[in-house]
Amino acid sequence: MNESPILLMAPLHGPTQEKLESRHTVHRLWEAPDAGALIASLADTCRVVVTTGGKGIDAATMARLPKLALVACFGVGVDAIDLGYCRKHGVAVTNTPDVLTDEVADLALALLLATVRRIPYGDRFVREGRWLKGGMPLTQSLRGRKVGIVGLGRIGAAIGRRCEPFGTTIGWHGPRAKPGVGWQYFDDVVELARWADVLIAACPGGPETHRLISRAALEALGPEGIFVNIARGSVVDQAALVELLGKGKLGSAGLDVFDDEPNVPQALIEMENVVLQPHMGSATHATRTEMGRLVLENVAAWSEGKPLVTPVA
Ligand code: 8YV
Repeated sequence: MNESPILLMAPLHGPTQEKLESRHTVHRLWEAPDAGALIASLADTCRVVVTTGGKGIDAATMARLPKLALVACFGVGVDAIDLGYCRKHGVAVTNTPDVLTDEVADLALALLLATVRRIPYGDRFVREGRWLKGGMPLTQSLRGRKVGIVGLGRIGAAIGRRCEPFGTTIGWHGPRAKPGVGWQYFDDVVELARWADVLIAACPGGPETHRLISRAALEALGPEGIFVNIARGSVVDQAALVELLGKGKLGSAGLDVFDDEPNVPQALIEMENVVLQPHMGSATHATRTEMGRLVLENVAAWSEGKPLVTPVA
């Protein structure tokens, strides 16, 4: 049996954190008066760190925990973890795939429909009494549109399946074509954006996708174009996004993720053609419970010397 105090990098889903703390000695980094001193105090004993999709662990911090053996991420995106350090130093990494795929894809479609049909605007239109003075302007439609998906992993593919029943045509971009995928592949994200009416970011975060959706891609999407991001803020040029939306060179956007969460540019907050969500993709009771189950099972498997449940390749 492997015993280890656990360094928790950020608050987890409540019930998951309660279970973790009932089974292990857990140190909450964000509550430490001196984070550096806490990490130094764990140097000889801490072999397990728990992270979230948004709060990972960098190489410098892991280097201060030389006994580290496992980083268990509460989330599917591991871009906030220095995987190169983990590979080099034999630190195992686990995440929480599959259990959140449908939830995140559902939110992507909800965000797309809310953006295309201007649902938050309509809600305000009624609440502010504007309907008493006349009807709301007509909106665009999702029906029959061309939807470009950037990143056809589990979540991207689930989004595509959700969009097809709306009579849409699906195209996609990724590092390489995939056999057996019936949707049109574009090896250039700008060309996909030029083709598409809607562009949905569903790719992982990290160096390979940093600003993948560039100013050029957003300009190619065009003044009627709709951009949806349920991936990471880092995958899009956020400054260009704000500028093009503000100048009417991009039609509208539905955003669940941002560069510097929870800080959102005031310009986006003030825009009527933007729908904003506070990184809610997987944030339901049911899905966060399942994510927590995987974290607890991975930590237990490590403690018992058994194979990890969801290791990151
Ligand atoms: C959560 C996520 O943000 O799975 C991910 O990568 O971004 C989300 O599920 C996060 O990990 C939980 O705080």
